[in-house]
Amino acid sequence: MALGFAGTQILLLLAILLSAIGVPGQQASHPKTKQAPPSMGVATGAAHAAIKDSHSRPITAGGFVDDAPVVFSDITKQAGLEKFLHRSGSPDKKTILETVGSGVALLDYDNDGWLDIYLLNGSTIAALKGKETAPRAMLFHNNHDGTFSEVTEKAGVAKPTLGIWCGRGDYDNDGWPDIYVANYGKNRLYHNNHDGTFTDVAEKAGVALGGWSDRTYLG
Ligand SMILES: [Ca+2]
Ligand SMILES: [Ca+2]
Repeated sequence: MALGFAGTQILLLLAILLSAIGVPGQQASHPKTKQAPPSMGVATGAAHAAIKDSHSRPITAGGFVDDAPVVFSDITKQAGLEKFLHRSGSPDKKTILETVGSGVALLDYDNDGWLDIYLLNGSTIAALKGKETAPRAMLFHNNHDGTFSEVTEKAGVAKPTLGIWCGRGDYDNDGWPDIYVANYGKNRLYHNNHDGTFTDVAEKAGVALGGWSDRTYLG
């Protein structure tokens, strides 16, 4: 088929247009380049060396806490609590009474906003038979500076017992926490006198019981 000059120009123009826009189905197939996901964090600089405590245990890693150990330090003596020695029978445990006890009550007995500590004690068979001095409970007043002072005698909460359990609560709803102690023997209900002292009112309240008590809840 013969084309005139005008027809040749039209074909040339079509060829140029097709080359410019490309022909469907003939585009080169290029694999898409895998792109990294957008970052969700903010770089804060190079990693930091782990910080270690006085025992060379790592506290931090890379500047952040990472599997750091939970470290407790024994500050019993520093806090003034070393006077209390818990007794629970003899080491060979010949009776079941020597395998139980005792308890602790955390209470703000003087309402100064700082928790104080009442530590119940067990006993020994010899003490129960009157052959040796019975271990006693102790009440420690919080000095607001990480230390405690023993106030057991002043507070009147040291009656000898074989303590099994103790609880704190305001049984008479006067705003001052009281202490109930479950014992092998008569129980104690220490009423808070609002002046740093307590009075055992278990007999009067009818909760002295006797025998073997367990699991006191006072709230
Ligand atoms: Ca207190
Ligand atoms: Ca009370």
